[in-house]
Amino acid sequence: MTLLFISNSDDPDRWREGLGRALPDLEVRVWPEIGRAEDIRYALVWKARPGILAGLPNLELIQSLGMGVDHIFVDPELPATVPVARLIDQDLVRQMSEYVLAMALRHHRRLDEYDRIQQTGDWRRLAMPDTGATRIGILGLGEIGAPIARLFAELGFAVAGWSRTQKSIPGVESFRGAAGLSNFLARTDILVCLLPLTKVTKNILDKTAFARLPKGAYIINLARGQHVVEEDLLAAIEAGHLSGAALDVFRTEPLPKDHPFWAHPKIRITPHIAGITNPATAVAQVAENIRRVRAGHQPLNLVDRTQGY
Ligand code: NDP
Ligand code: OXD
Repeated sequence: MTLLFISNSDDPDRWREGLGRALPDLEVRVWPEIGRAEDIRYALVWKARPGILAGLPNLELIQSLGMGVDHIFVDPELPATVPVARLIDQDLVRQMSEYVLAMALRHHRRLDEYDRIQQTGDWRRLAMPDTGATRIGILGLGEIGAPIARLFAELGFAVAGWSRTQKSIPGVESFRGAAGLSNFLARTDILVCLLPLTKVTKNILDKTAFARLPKGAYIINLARGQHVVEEDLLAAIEAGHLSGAALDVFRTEPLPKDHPFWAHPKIRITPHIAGITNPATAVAQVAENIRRVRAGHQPLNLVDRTQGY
């Protein structure tokens, strides 16, 4: 029984060790050293080159190395009947929560402005923001978005979320579907994007969406770069309609050196580090999925191919 590990950004040795402890009879091969393609039953992947998976005739499981699966569905030759599973890892959820809280509170408590005031050596107080009157809006109330919405509600913010289906989360107003988006945006001061990237959500943050947000709204995107139409974001910030953005993900990664986001005073950039899969916490569920597939059962965290997430 052989697993093929395909990733340029995750450490194969840590996965090999962890999987070896959980499943001593599992052979782990690392792309591009695949050996006989017929041996491979499981693929553990992050951004595999399109067509690679189609060349594995006995594949029984495609397991994402991340919580997102858009990197799998971009493959036009993706084997049609092999189950695709994603990680749902509480350590990643915690990391994502820390990132959103850090970026949102930094903006809310005017810390960028205090950084600038410090340069002038002034002892000057800015008006204290009103937490209860600050409206946080979370696009996507899934495994990551829902707990973050709860955290903001506990801190006393006015919180709403937008999802495909109606939610009932204490302290969080639920908006749903295409019909609910416009009203959700209109009541949002700090917008956090935690949607999966699908055909429906691609380019969702465009000039129409930005225009619906109230003047001064702030954007935090840690989902995928393709959610945002980058020129529309720049234009909305330049026009003074949006107050700025914190971005962890970009249409092209690494962000090209000459990209205007780099030097923009109102845009804060991080290099896709909001959450990084930790093999120590994630290996158990990959091993469990292999056990399940071997026993003829469905893997955990199976992705719905029709929805794309
Ligand atoms: P989930 O699949 O658990 O949740 C997705 C949420 O988005 C759900 O609430 C879903 O609605 C909603 N949604 C999906 N499509 C639509 C739509 N068309 N209209 C309205 N709502 C929609 O995803 P996760 O929370 O696990 O992850 C979100 C994303 O975060 C990942 O896909 C990935 O891209 C990104 N990510 C980024 C990381 C980073 O380091 N920057 C790390 C980890 C993840 P419903 O509940 O009704 O189905
Ligand atoms: C993920 C990511 O999807 O790290 O897990 O982006």
